[in-house]
Amino acid sequence: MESENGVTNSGPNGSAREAAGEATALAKRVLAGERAAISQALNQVDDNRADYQERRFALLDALEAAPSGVRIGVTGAPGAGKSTLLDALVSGLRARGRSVGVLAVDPSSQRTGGALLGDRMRLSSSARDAGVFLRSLAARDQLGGLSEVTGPSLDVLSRALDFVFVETVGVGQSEAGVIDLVDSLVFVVQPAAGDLIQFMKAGILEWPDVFFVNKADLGKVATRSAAELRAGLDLGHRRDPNRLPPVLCGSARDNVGIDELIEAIDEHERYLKSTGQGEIRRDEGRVARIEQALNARYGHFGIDRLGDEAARNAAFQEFKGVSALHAIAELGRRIESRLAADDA
Ligand SMILES: Nc1nc2c(ncn2[C@@H]2O[C@H](COP(=O)(O)OP(=O)(O)OP(=O)(O)O)[C@@H](O)[C@H]2O)c(=O)[nH]1
Ligand SMILES: [Mg+2]
Repeated sequence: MESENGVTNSGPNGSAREAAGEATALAKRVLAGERAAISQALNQVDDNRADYQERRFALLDALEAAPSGVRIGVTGAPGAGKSTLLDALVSGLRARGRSVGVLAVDPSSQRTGGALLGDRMRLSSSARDAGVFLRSLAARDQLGGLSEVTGPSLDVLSRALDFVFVETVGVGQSEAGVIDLVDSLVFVVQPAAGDLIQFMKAGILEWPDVFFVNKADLGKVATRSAAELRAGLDLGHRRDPNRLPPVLCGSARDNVGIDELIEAIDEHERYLKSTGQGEIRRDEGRVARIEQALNARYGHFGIDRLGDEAARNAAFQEFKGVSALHAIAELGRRIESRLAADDA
């Protein structure tokens, strides 16, 4: 089958071998950072039709072993300044010669066929830069929950670019989904009095690796929020009990504190590498992604068909080297056949 841009696509009846060949070729172009290839790959991983699953898995599997850029979640309350901050971060990273991808998860946008391009993100100067790739995804729900395609989209973008950001509205529980997908989490704080208690209630303090109190141009309220936050952080309530996250203060609008933020992100990346935490996080995140997807589809009852905890972990390890999405499909088939056997 020939598409309009002259690229052959294995159609609904394309063989697995054909799919693998095309996937390898496309993956190579993605790894080279070719824009058209990145777009095509993002479309393919977002293609849910049953007939195209082989193609989707083959592509993600081909990318799985390739080195990945840094993945960063940017979360914070609505209006905290996440998009404005990303705009500034992208400019700052481009000035340092790094390529950047941004995935914006927008709870308010309805899916209209193709992806909506960075609607509320300004990124005006960056949008036409070849070293910047933007994509926005509709959220799964009004609360900004991540849709199933967020993980695979990040898997593609992080193989093509040095840095990939995912912007999500975060008000506590929604951090949980993004945490499994990224290396570092940046929390953008809207300065206001008494925020700390809100954060503690929402369980936000344990996740972020870097806090950025935004809108420092508003004056004292920002510096006070930062001080309050610093005082409230303690190692006892942290995902990583060995490291207190820095609390930075700046203004995304006025481009203040952006260099410091980039340095803090780099510093955390170095920390993850030197301690081996980065690899542990990626492995844990991958297992959590697989478990969560299987749980959503088959429930605890279904997952139990994979055996006890040790057996389940062994099953997840079996598919190491295969993309998470593919592993989910394979394990799903195993669960279904065991459920069917139970019924018989
Ligand atoms: N004063 C001031 N305003 C800012 C700053 N950064 C962002 N804003 C303003 O805050 C408002 C929200 O900014 P966005 O960047 O859209 O915030 P967001 O967190 O992406 O918002 P959602 O995506 O809707 O959750 C806009 O009016 C920005 O101009 C800042 O550093 N100082
Ligand atoms: Mg935004």
